[in-house]
Amino acid sequence: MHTVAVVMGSKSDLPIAEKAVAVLQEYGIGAEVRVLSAHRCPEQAREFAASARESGFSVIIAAAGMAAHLAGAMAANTTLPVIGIPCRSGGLGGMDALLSTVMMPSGIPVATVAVDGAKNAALLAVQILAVADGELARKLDEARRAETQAVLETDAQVREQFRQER
Ligand code: RP5
Repeated sequence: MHTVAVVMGSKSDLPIAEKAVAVLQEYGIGAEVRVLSAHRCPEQAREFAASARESGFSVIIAAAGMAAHLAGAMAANTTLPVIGIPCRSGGLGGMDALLSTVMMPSGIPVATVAVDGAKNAALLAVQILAVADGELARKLDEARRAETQAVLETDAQVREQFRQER
């Protein structure tokens, strides 16, 4: 059983973090959900990241807004893959969090998704786990096929709606 850690900088980030947890659940992946601020409880955040591998986590997803240092703080203290979700918060529409999350110094990577990109964060975690899990890979393939089918059906409807006699 895989377990992903989903950490957030504040309870304000919960609506985003919850979306990641829901996608993980769709794939049968357990999540431990924590509020651990890089600024307000830096020691606890550091300890969590430093012990994450021995705690049995495979991937850490970190969601934070504003000066979003949580994903970077996680990555600084573990070699598990860390996926950062920059959250829209405050007056800059998430650009602050995006840059704070993505602009990591060389050697300490954070795989950063779009602002509020919880679904892709979770899917990226599933894809990492699927490298060594054929059943997960099969589920991912199935989801991609369903997505393709949905777009093709929408395309057919739109073409029908705007069909003109030539
Ligand atoms: C960040 O500041 C959090 O990740 C959150 O997105 C934002 C606002 O936090 P609160 O002041 O609402 O706790 O640290």
